[in-house]
Order: sequence, then structure tokens, then C-alpha cells
Amino acid sequence: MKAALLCLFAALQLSAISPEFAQRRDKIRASIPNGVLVLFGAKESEDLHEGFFQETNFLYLTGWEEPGAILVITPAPEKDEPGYEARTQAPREILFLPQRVPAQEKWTGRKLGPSDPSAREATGFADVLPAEQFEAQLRRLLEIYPDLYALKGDPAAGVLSTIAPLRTIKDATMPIAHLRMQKSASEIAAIQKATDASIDAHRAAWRAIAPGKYEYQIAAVMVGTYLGEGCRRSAYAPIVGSGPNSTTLHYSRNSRRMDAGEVVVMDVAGECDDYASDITRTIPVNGKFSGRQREIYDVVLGAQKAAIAAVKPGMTLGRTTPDSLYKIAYDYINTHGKDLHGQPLGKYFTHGLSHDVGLDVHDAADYNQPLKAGMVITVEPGVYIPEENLGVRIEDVVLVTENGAKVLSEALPKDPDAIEKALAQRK
Ligand SMILES: [Mn+2]
Repeated sequence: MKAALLCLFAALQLSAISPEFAQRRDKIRASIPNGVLVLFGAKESEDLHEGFFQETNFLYLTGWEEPGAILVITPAPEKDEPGYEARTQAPREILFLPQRVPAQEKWTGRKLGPSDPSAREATGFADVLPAEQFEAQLRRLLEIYPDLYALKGDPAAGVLSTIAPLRTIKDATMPIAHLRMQKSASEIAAIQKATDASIDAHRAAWRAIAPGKYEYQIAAVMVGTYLGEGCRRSAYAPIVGSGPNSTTLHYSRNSRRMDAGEVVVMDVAGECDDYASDITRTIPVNGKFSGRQREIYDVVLGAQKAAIAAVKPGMTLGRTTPDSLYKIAYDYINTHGKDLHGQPLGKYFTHGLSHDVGLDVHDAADYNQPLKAGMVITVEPGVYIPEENLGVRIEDVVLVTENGAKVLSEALPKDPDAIEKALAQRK
């Protein structure tokens, strides 16, 4: 049954020739009036820690997963604009591919070259040219279009100021982010696949956890689970923080021995078919929350439930924006429970409530924009009290719908009784 499901999901992964990528390029065209958009794909790296992974904006617009490519897009010409005739004749999009390097291919495999007869069919681009023609083609297009768009901060984009030193380079990050924020059905399916594999990882961790075990042993079980289900890598460095480490937000050494009486925060998820998930649970190492641990846990859970109940189009993620989900969670935490000095707990909620999730775990986003149906965000309040060696974070992946929220990670229990019940079933 499970194998059949995995096959079904694998079939959902889009290849470059899916019309969805061409549709995304059509949409971005409307955001670059008078300009040429240039995006550089990732290059093959000498760093052996990871295999090749495409730059995510490039991947979003092309689906192309081979190194060293360059994407150029021009806007659709509008009648009455200057140079209309020349603009109608310019290509709307070009994919530049590097020439094949047989010596390199011995190491990392056969690539598609620009003169390969199947280049157009395999990429979904009508114009596929050799990368060495990029400069000449760009210069030609810049005679027709005054503006140049690229990703600000991309080191590869530095070459653009050499080719066109007098052009102002406009930042394409936000126009692309506005598209990336709105997930399609196939993107939501990929996030769900990553989420389901990550839920299995958390369940496996719960079975493995016991006083005397080390954090890395739990991390190993979790990573092994989602890699075994077809995820290609972790969506971020796994965080397994017990006792005092539960209060460090991005603790990732995972080197400590866990003891009875402590909680362990597990913020661990996989990336499958290029899409991330992001899930956190906090559980008692010995299977039972202490009274104080449960007190703090219930505050965080109450805040998370209040924020999820309020998710709907129009709400915001900022700390001070109107209709803020963060404020709902913060106010709940600050009015429930106390620290050891009788002070409210708001000051122990030391990070944001939410971020977008997609190709990147902290996905491209414009946090000044209110939520819309089709966005996928986390809801992850936390309370971290170093003085008590007690940190609690609960994080779910949530799809914004027209009517509210669909919690994609709902199948993983978070009610404290349900967690204790699951832990009681360990051998
Ligand atoms: Mn997160």
C-alpha cells in the first residue's frame, strides 16, 4: 500500500516540460515592464557535502535541474510602447546551457548540451542557446529594453554590471516571491509528501527515544526515515535539543545524552521532490510530562491552536501589522502561565510565529502582504525558559484556504495526552 502511494507521489513531480513552468514565466513577464530578467542557475560545486541542487528561483521558473544554465525572459510587447516592432521580434525567453564537458561528466553524469537535438523538447524552451552566446544576446536585448532585472545579492549576477555597467539593475526577488507565495496543486502535493515522510520520522523518533540515548541517535532515526521514503535531503539541519538545549532555537550539534525528567524539542523535516516541510514537536524523554512541563506545554499549545483557528485570507504574519496571527499567539502566551518569578511568559516567546514553506524551508515571501488562499505557512509558537532548562515549541505546516486553515501535518499528535499515550506504547 505504502509503495503504491509513493509511486503515485513520484508521478506528481513536475519535469521541466510541464506547462506549469511556462505558465509561471508568462506570469513573471507581467512584472518586468521595459526590462530583461536574467537568472543564473546554480553551478556544479566543488563542495562535496551535498549533491547538486538548483537555485530555487531558477528552479521555480524552469524546472531545470542541471548546473550552469542561464534564463533570460523579456516582457510581452504592448502596442504604443516605444520600440514595439523590435520588441515583437525579440525572443520572449531563452535558456542558455553550458557545453558538455566529457571529463566532468565522468564524475557527475551525462548532461544535456545546447546543441543536443532534444534540447528544446527536454527543456520546454523554444530557444536553447550555448551559454557562451549569453553576453552577445543580452547586449542585443539591452538595445531594445532599458531595464535589467536580476536577483539582488546573487554573486553570479555581478557579471551583469560588467556587461552593462551603466544600467541600474532592478531586484527581481519580490516579483518572483509574489508568485512563489501562491502554491499550485502540484506544489501543495509535494509539500504534503515531504510532510507525510517527516511525520513518519517524528513517529519513529518517539519509538526510539529513551533516557540515556543521545540526541544524534534520534536525529539519525529521523533523517533515515525520510531519506528512506524518497526525500533527497533534510529541509534544514535537524534540531534535536534536550534539557538545556531545548531552549536554544536552532541548536543542531545534537551531541548530548538525554535524561529522564527532561523534554526534547525535535524540529526536523525532510525535503522531497524539491519541496520542504517543517515540523516541531516537544516530548518528555521518559514518556511523562512533569506538572511544570505540562503547564508550559499547554500554554504553547493553546497559543498555537488560537493562531491556527484565526488563519484565513486577510490575516498577517508581522509582529505589529493589523490582524496579526503573531499577536494572537503572543497575547495568549502572555496571559497564560507565569515564570518562576510570577512574571508573564510573553518575553520567552523569542522568535516569529510563521514563515512561508515551499522550495525553501523559509520560502520566498513578502511579509507585508496579508495571507491569501493557497499560501503554505508554519504556525510555531514557542516558550524558552533557560532558568528552568525548559523549552517548548510546537510547529505545524498549514495551508491557507478560503475558509481558514488546513493543517497538512495534522496526522502527528500534539495533544499532551496523545503524546504520552504514544510514548507508553514503546517497547
Ligand atoms: Mn519553522
